[in-house]
Amino acid sequence: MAGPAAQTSTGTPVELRFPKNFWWGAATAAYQIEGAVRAAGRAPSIWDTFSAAPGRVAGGDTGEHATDHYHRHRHDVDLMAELGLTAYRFSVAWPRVRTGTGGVNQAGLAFYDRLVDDLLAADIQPVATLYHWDLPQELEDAGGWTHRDTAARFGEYAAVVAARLGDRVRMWNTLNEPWCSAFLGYGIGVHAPGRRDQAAALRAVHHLLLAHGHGTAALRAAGVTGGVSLALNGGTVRPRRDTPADRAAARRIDGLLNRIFLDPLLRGAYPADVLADTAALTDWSFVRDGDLALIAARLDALCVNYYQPDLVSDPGDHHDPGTPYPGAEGVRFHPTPGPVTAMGWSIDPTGLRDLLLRLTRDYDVPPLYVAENGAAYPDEVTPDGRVRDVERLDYLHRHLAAAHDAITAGVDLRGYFVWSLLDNFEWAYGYDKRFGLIHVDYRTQRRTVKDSGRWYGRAIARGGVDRPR
Ligand code: IFM
Repeated sequence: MAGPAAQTSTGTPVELRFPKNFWWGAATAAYQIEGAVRAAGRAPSIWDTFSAAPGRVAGGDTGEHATDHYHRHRHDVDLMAELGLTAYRFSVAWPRVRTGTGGVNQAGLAFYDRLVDDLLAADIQPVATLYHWDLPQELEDAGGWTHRDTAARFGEYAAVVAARLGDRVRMWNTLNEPWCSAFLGYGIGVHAPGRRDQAAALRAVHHLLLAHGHGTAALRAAGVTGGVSLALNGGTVRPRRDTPADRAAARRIDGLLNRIFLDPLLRGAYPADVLADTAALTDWSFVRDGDLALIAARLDALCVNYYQPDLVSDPGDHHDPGTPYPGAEGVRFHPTPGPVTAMGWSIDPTGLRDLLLRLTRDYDVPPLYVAENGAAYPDEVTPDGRVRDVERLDYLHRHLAAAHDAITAGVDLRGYFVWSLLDNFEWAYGYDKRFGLIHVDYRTQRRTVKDSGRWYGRAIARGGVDRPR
């Protein structure tokens, strides 16, 4: 890292310069952008089923058409190149690869083959996530993530994708945010498959981690050239007041958000306090001999997705039966002071810096990547064809500066991916929430690079950003 006002390749001085070879990326996920849900033999996923059910997704929206990326991916790669991205994180849709009867659909895989080749031709590193929430419906019908066999099926799927793309994908994420899959999907049912059973959510946690273990083994057995990782929701959990009750609330939420995944992955054991906190729901007897050794296989990198910190208290008189954190019904969540995004999420870049520092301090971590960071705002294209998304630009600027602070403090951060490349299907919120660097008119599928996208492109060209004022 150079000091203040280092000279960039473009000749403009930059105050906060990122390391050479830093990955400047953007991220997406299959169901959120691809559309074409019946193309080339794609089988139904739990999100097709969930979004088709009345009342599950705002506005009755579904991913049926989404941003039609499946048909427009060449144009989208051109836009990535125009921004100057050096890496792109996408997900492979398991239901495009697995036929509804358990076979392999080579025609579905061919789409990702073309995408990866197009990315490489544009000098953009392909980063592939194998599971970003679109479980084949047929596997959910057999028990989904509460069923141990699903983890083994995931390992087989990873082997199939690795055989086809393993020579060209530069980094693999087995899973994206297993916290959401387990707790939102099986615990409180606001995500597919819409089950409401906290004990089932804890089984799902373990089977998702087991899937990561099988997937990692399969990728390595296939000799993939890219590193193996997974992307976790990265949370910085803070007590609202410095009292024993609030500190206990923060410990409990940190356990169920972070350590329930980090400890088995990086230390080979579930945390004792999490097992105790959830003892009324499960005895964890679904954890079998050998599982934790598989789960704790060496990672080449760790990816974290960060949006906002959690500020928690335990007021003693609170009971939230709808909390996604099993056994933490007494904990109350508070916004941090200041503005929020269109999701109602607090804006606090120090949470990102502290997360990266904490991971580095508390665990023997491999190189880190911020695999998602971004903000939703109600953007509009003005008559002159621009999207003046100053709030998103400011959000990204401040979070990049916080990431730089972490690097300066010794964190081995190798890349940063904006969520998201394109406006897209924001799960239970439908198309209402726009996160993209590129605006999508869902009626015409016209793409418009937002001001934040142009700013990000300049940051990439400069290799850094100035200190936000
Ligand atoms: O859109 C999601 C993404 O799929 C996973 N991480 C959070 C994003 C914003 O909610």
